[in-house]
Amino acid sequence: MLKKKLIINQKPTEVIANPKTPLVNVLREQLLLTGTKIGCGQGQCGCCSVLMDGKVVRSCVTKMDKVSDMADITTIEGIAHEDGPHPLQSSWMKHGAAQCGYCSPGFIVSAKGLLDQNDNPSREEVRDWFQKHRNACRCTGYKPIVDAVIEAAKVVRGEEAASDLEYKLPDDGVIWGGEIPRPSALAKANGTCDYGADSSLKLPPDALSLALVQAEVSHANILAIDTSEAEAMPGVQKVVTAKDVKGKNRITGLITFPDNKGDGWDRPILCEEKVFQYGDALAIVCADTRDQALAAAEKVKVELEELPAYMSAPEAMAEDAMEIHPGTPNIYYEQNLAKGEDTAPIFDNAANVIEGDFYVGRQPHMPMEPDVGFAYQDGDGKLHIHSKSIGLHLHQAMIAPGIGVELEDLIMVQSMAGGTFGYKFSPTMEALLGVACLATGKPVSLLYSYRQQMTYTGKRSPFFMKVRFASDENGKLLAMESDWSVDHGPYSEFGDLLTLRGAQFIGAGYDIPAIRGKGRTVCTNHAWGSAFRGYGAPQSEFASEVLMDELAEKLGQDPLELRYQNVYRKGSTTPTGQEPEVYSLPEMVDKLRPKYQDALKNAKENSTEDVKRGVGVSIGIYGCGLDGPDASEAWAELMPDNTVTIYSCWEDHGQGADAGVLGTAHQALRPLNLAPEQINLVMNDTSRAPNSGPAGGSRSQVMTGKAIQVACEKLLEAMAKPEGGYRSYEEMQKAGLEVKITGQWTAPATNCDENGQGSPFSVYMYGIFMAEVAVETATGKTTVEKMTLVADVGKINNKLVVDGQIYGGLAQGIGLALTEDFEDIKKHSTLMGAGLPYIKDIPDDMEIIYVETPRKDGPFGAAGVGELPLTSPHASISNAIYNACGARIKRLPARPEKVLAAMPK
Ligand code: MCN
Ligand code: FES
Ligand code: FES
Repeated sequence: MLKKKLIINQKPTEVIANPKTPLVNVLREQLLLTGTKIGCGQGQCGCCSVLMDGKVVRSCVTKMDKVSDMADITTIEGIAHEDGPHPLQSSWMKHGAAQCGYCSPGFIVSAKGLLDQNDNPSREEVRDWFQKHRNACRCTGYKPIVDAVIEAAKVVRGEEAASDLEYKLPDDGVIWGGEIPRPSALAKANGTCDYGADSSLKLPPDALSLALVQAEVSHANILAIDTSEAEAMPGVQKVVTAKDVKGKNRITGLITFPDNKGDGWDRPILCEEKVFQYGDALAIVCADTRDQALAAAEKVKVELEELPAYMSAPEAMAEDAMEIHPGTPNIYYEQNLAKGEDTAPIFDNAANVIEGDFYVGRQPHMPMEPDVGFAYQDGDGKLHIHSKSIGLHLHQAMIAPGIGVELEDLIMVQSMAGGTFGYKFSPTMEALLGVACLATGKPVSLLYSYRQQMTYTGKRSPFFMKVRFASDENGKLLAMESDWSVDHGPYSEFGDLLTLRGAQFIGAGYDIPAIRGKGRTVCTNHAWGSAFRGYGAPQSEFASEVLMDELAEKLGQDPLELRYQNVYRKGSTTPTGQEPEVYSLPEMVDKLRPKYQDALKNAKENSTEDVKRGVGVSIGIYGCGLDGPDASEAWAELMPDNTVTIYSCWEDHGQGADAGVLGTAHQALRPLNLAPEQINLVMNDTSRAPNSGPAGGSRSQVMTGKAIQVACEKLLEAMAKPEGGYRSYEEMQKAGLEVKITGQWTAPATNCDENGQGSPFSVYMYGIFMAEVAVETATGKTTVEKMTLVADVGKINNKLVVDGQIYGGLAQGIGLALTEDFEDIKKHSTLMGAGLPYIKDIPDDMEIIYVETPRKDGPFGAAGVGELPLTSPHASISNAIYNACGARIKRLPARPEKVLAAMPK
């Protein structure tokens, strides 16, 4: 141990610590300064940034013996002024720079370090600073962060008043369509917002820490697990294995598709007979401290018989491949697609036929916050599980039988989440927490390292696709044929649904009268497939959007004009035979055209032998909702102080569920003339709020928004006085009227049939992406210099949120196009290894052009937005690379060596 005097946030503080303990652990665990976050724990994300003697340091890689005596340390808790937030914090709120907010303390402290040295930085200097200090953000696309620093600097210099950073309610009192900061913004910017790891530190002293014993091979039979040595280790209370699990020890995928050859009970909570993928959990060590649990986990002896591992769909589809789940074929679901006339004669006679093979891979989600959760039992014996779940009621039903609890005895609560991007549509550690809590009778917490986050949470499922288009001599599409194989890893949950997405979104956006296709879901031993923003659209649309460019080239037509000719117009139907709910694509192309022509001209003028520039476009479409008659529920209650409380489980990944509820309810309750702070939110706890469905499929603004609208309108109806005006709470009580009202909404949509035909979504989002890239001819390195998105997300609830969603999604599209992958488990298990884009990988120049076509089935005309920006930006980048240098990239990511190899000599 060492003893040090430190000045922490201007206060002399004495600490006694292990010399090898990182500073961040001392700050968080000993001093309970939990504003400083741990992301990667490896010096790669900057979430743990603090100022030490005026310099920005990453406190996760700064060991206590490297901290000098009397070091002057500033954490996020020390940034605010006595009389209120620091301008950086206010500016973060104003610019929507905190979405999930997990990176915000690190960025704000880092930015303070910059402004202390240079209070008038240029945008490029701000970007250089964050690049140098490795401050990473997965939500914002960085642009709002730079905006926030630039405006805060103006206040620091005295050119703007601090009050200029504050939100001002417009004179008409309307917040819908405006830029009110999300309710959680201040807590995120000042570091007081507790995420799962913060709450875990605040559990009672008898709470246990968990550590997993995990497989380090991808496919094996389990011969024996010996826990005796681990059980004898200091602090260990119990080592839980499959035999301790009270329930079925399985997570059910709640299979919905009748033709699925599996039964949906294929995912063990703790493996008993087989290991199906790298990282599978074999045992849980429950100990007094995390270090003790981790040390004991090393001592659990596992005897395995390794089996051949099938690490891709083609490998698992091979004739001689064994069944990964004995009794279920590796191809366990097939999806047909048949629209219109038979395509074979059309292809035989068409003036033009073009075909290609495409692959979009295993994109990792890379939230800044690694997976985390805790569980406890209350006095009534009910089991409470807190996690990053974005499908609370869904997960309750998926895990209760496996753990062995009745549904009503299982309460699921969402902690503030530091980004999920869909990986939390699947339960990750929830069942493990539940099992350990019941086995020990103690509160328990589990915190994944970043390596565990990478290797033992789901990933985007790779699609192997073959697509053909037939067109007439002018380029009018006549028919399409498609074939797609989905590598869904070993666990089937939602794999059939994902495969259906191929039928719905390959060729989406275009009026194609005849289509034939077939897709299949394949069980493999690579990382299990979980939802990832866009969910099948980024794979499907990559194929059709790159093929569209190839067709344009073959025809000698401009790629944008070929799209213009073929996009949905009145009379067109989608690949599933549905009439689109709006026809905004032609108008959107019209909006983009002049910018596109300028971009082409610029690219030409600014290309050299060494650096070639190019422009590419793509169309992006995705449905808002779960397929068919998706439903949601919300409640509205008039409170004794005449404020209104809205209850919903609109889970928050970081996208801004709180802003979504507030804006929607405020608009619906306009006749009451409430101030925003008179609307209270009760969210994301199955014991306190209704089942609003999961926050996936960009469904919440539409579905839960509608349910909120209905609840509020019904409340207004109940409050309305016959003579005009509204009853107060007291008057409602006197009149014996109900003050708590349920609102429900069901989408007017139908499930797709066995041929993939139906009207699965009542509302869609539409986008046209334009990428402007520069490719170095010597290396193949591609830089995206500008991204433009023309977006129709219907009427906008909160512009700050929607802008942020789009910038962040575009940044993930750039990552998907150029760098991100999780194919190589060893190499790709860190943020940098997996190709996370840092600020200098993302252009500061991103432009959004809105076309706000009102949607009949969205609240106040809104569609969704979350997934739109990641539907097909990567296709526009691939098309731009071709336009720049002639390298046609059909397998992502387009790493430099691949681009170089594909460049015509
Ligand atoms: N919104 C709006 N006006 C509209 C549409 C949406 O103001 N016309 C707002 C909503 O109020 C909400 C946000 O935009 O705050 C996204 O709304 P919506 O598209 O309905 O999506 P959900 O709320 O259902 O969120 C889920 C969606 C998905 S599926 C993924 S994955 C995703 C995403 O949102 N993951 C995210 N955005 C993310 N953003 C962050 N920062 N982190 C993630 O993990
Ligand atoms: Fe310290 Fe990532 S750099 S947590
Ligand atoms: Fe930056 Fe979420 S706001 S990681």
